[in-house]
Amino acid sequence: MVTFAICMYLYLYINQSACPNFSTTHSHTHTHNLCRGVLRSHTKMVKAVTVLNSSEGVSGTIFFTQEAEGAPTTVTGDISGLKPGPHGFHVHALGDTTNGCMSTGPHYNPHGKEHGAPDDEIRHAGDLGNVTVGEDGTAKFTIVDKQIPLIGGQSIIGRAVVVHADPDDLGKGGHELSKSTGNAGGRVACGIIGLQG
Ligand SMILES: [Cu+2]
Ligand SMILES: [Zn+2]
Repeated sequence: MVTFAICMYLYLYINQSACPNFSTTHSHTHTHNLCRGVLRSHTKMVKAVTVLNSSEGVSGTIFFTQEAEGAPTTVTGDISGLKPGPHGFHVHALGDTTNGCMSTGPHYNPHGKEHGAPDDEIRHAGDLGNVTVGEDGTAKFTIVDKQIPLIGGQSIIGRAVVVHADPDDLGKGGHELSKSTGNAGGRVACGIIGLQG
């Protein structure tokens, strides 16, 4: 009995000390005795990477980092082999490349909205706009976005990045596809967003 009491005391003490100000900093509904794991998931940076594949000679690597749950995600990329100009750049819903880029599904859209620009209120979460390719056929870019988390229930890990043949009209082109795909043309390269250590 004494041993049990000591164990309980230690357990409560450890939990308390691992979760300072727990009751004031959390408004979630999850079980509180998981607090150490929850705190870790709030504070640990998560990284992911996509290696682009293409049957059309496009290659590239895209890196993602999110510092903590709720923070924006930073996307940095290097792509080569594209024609100069803007190219639609999206997160698509599925990490399925069994039929090449065609099987990655539509734009990632957990909120059931129409297609738009990254800065628009109405947009798919996966709408990252365009990447601009220079005369040498390469693009190097950084995008910071709040709708493509790596942490939490709407994580984009396991989904896909798709690069398109044409510009994304950001929902404003008046084409029948503007409000669904931005009329960005074919899927010239894609890759699965995978967890990185
Ligand atoms: Cu796309
Ligand atoms: Zn979209």
